[in-house]
Amino acid sequence: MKTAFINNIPFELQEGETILSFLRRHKGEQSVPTLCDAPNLDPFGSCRVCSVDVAMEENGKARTLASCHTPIAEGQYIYPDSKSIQSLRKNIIELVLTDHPLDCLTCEVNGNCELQTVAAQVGIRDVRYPSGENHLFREKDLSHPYMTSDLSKCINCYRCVRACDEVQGEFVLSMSGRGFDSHIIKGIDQSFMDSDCVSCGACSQACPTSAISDIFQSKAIAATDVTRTICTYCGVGCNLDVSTRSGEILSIQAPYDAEVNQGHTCLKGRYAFKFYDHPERLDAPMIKRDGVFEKVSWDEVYDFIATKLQTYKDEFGPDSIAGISSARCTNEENYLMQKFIRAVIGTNNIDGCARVCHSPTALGMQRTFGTGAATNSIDDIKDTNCILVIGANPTDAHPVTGAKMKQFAMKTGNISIVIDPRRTELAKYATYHIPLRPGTNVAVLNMMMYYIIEAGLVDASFIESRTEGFDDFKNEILSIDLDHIETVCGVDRNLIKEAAIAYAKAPNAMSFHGLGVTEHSQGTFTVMQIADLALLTGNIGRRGVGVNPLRGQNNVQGSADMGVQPHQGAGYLDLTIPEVNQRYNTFYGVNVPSHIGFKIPEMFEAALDGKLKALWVIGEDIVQTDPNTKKVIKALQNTDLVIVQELFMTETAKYADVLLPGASFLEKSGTFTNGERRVQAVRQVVKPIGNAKADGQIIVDIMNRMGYPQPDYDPKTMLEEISQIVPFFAGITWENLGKNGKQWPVAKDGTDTQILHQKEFKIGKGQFIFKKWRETSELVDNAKDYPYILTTNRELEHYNCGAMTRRTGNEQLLGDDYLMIHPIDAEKHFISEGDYVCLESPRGKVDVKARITDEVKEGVLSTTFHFPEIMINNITGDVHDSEAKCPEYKVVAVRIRKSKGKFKQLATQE
Ligand SMILES: Nc1nc2c(c(=O)[nH]1)N[C@H]1C(S)=C(S)[C@@H](COP(=O)(O)OP(=O)(O)OC[C@H]3O[C@@H](n4cnc5c(=O)[nH]c(N)nc54)[C@H](O)[C@@H]3O)O[C@H]1N2
Ligand SMILES: Nc1nc2c(c(=O)[nH]1)N[C@H]1C(S)=C(S)[C@@H](COP(=O)(O)OP(=O)(O)OC[C@H]3O[C@@H](n4cnc5c(=O)[nH]c(N)nc54)[C@H](O)[C@@H]3O)O[C@H]1N2
Ligand SMILES: [Mo]
Repeated sequence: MKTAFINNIPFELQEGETILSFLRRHKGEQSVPTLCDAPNLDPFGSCRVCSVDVAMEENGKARTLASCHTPIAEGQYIYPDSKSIQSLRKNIIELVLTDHPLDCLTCEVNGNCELQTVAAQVGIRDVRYPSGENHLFREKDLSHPYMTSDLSKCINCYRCVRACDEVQGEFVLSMSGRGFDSHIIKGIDQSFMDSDCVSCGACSQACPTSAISDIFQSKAIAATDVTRTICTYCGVGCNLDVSTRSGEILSIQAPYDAEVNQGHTCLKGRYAFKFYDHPERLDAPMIKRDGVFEKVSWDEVYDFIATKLQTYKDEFGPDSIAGISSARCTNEENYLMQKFIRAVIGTNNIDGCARVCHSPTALGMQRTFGTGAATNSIDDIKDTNCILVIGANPTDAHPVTGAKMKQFAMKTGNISIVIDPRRTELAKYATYHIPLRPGTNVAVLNMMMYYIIEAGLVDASFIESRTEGFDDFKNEILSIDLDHIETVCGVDRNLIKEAAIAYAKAPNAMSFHGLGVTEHSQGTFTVMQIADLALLTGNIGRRGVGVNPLRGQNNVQGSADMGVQPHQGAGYLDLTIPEVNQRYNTFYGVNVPSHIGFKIPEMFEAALDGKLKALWVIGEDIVQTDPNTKKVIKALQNTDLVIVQELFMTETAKYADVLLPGASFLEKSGTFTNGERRVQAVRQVVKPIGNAKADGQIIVDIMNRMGYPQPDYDPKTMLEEISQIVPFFAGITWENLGKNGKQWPVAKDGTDTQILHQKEFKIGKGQFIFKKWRETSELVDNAKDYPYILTTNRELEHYNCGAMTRRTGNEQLLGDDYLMIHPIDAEKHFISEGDYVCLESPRGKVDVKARITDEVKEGVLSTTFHFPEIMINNITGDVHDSEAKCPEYKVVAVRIRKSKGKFKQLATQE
């Protein structure tokens, strides 16, 4: 054991420790005062408050060193609070205070200002030097809905600048001026709103004095409780610390000890929570009578629903009823919903938003590997030499992961490859950006594999020992027509070749993919090719490699794991196999049907055919977000009973016959599973608003009404039930999830799994399956009359249908969907920046504001779908992935013209 001494007493030291971490580990977090140090930033050594005396022998001649950035060495004698150190610290703090407003006692961060704490720690009661007045009258920046700056309080510690650089990779903040005049600036001395700030709040969390703070932070001082929970937005699964007092949420910060987000989160996680007590929250059950919603009691609504569902079940059979469960809800709630549909109603008509999202990922990876989930963890980015990002825009859609990738691309000198028709933020920093025509992923990936095979860069021993089907696959790949591919995808073959070779040569290469892969007619095939690319190069089964879908919703992984899909029950067991079916029957104590149920688009077809009598939709705005809005509306109008369980009166809720007010993630407990299979505890922070109830409790109540005994909703007992039927949940209990959760599969003894397929695949050998590129029928049928290709992307500020983010300050940051259009296309149609453009497809038309940019290529347009006033899905179509039935949102044939203003949209007309 190596040791060093603190005040002449020996203590064990660890490899790579600084003197500061050594002291804090042995003497407690408060043992050394610091100002410029922060848990998630690199040591900086500028304030010198952490200085200690260091000698090489007992009571020997000492040097004064900043402990935060000095490594500890064996045999050193550390004197952390010698007399001279005490007076040094006092002097430093006095000087800092001289340059700081002296209203500390009335300052709004009183009690939560680190400077004040440190001043007290070093024993300062008053300041001897007069203040340098010129620093104390800096203008406040109140431009931003969440963040403010009052730089008169700044102590030049650089923590905000470093947080912006090191944590977010945005480089918005910097220090300007010299000496007494040095001060922090944003961008080129702009306000928060005018600068490139992405509002992540890393700077405000880092600031020790509230020189930069957020509007909620100061209130948090009054907090009496802090609850750790998981973010409700994307599949990154950030841990959040929520401060409350008397049932009111005051502020959200990111905990430093969170393995997923290490003290960081994005503007949605940190700031976009005020939807929870928004006046428009649904707070009572309602039944529509004569076209008007009337508030009713829970008893009345339960009787109404139970009676109706029983009647349809008896008269038209269980298959006349279907459920759509929510990837925004907990695992336990999703488990209950599929159990209700299967065991109480007696049908497999259960599906969820994965259908319109990553269903091709689940299917494609099941076909090639046997397991339809990310093979590795986001943390593996630290150990990879190459990232391939295909059809994903993580700096907007998965911001904490996106920031890590951006840092990787900008700082490490490693290879990054982005395959995306748009020049995304990440593409700007990537080593290779392949701007393919939307819909040609299969062509590009085949070409990549061609060049890898041609260059002899395949991993022969991996192929030999762990895969099947390579010989046929190779022959097919080597016979592809390179000229044809180059023409259809519109990218120089040499660029594709270089990127392919870089991926193959990297000792460890990781791929990440998103909807630019899945939301296509060949979505599943593309996923299979990404998996084959990893097999071909042996990039499976260790750290820093693998195939990693960036799953979308906070709990979309979990909802599928829990059986929210019509062909597999809880735990992905194929319920058409008699033994499996029997297992479910025994477990649920009733007979579950063994025929596959409806996928979401099939539910709509059945509704239009008059076969679907009742549809229960939880937390999904299908009118706004499913393709071909008019068709969805017709399907809902043709269904006798539409039950919508929601937080808000969404576009879908307007078509409901019954509305049930669910509780938001802040109002209930349970678990969410993030995109790296990590099951994490969601802990109730406040009581449900009004008469709202946890979605799980609503389902339980109806189960009981319909004669199926199910105990009240409680995550602990639910997990006990789930762990008995879902094999990879075997060792998960509410208690053992701890702070950072567990990555499934979790063995009975609680051991979890960071890396899948280390020794073998679930299906034995990895499968090589060749697929040829095919033009989508959307373009074959329509390109002549509708010559532009419209694709969709996402904006950082808004989340999917926007029901939540549009009801927060994010609305002030971005208030509209807009259309990206290339300058040449804009000119052809006399369109200027900000003009409305009419987009017309064979399904209908919408008007969207133009943003002229060369981030898209000529002929390609891109927009978002966050605002019901635009309703972009009025024009998306019925083409689906051939295998998983995921809609082809990413290729829509349109024609364009300048329009006079906003066209009155269909859904808002009715
Ligand atoms: N801020 C924010 N975050 C979100 C969401 C949100 O709405 N807002 N939604 C969440 C959800 S549900 C999901 S699923 C994820 C989605 O996150 P992503 O998967 O990143 O989704 P998108 O931005 O829709 O599409 C990704 C990229 O695909 C590109 N693309 C389009 N067509 C093609 C193509 O043919 N080939 C290739 N290679 N690329 C193409 C688009 O230009 C876009 O940059 O985000 C989640 N996070
Ligand atoms: N054109 C186009 N359309 C798309 C896409 C695209 O790329 N292009 N992407 C598709 C994708 S990937 C997805 S995932 C879908 C997403 O589409 P949706 O699933 O419709 O989108 P969200 O905004 O996540 O909607 C969830 C709803 O759940 C509610 N909610 C949130 N938390 C809770 C809760 O705890 N309980 C209850 N009961 N309700 C809750 C919210 O109020 C919100 O109305 O959109 C799809 N639509
Ligand atoms: Mo999604």
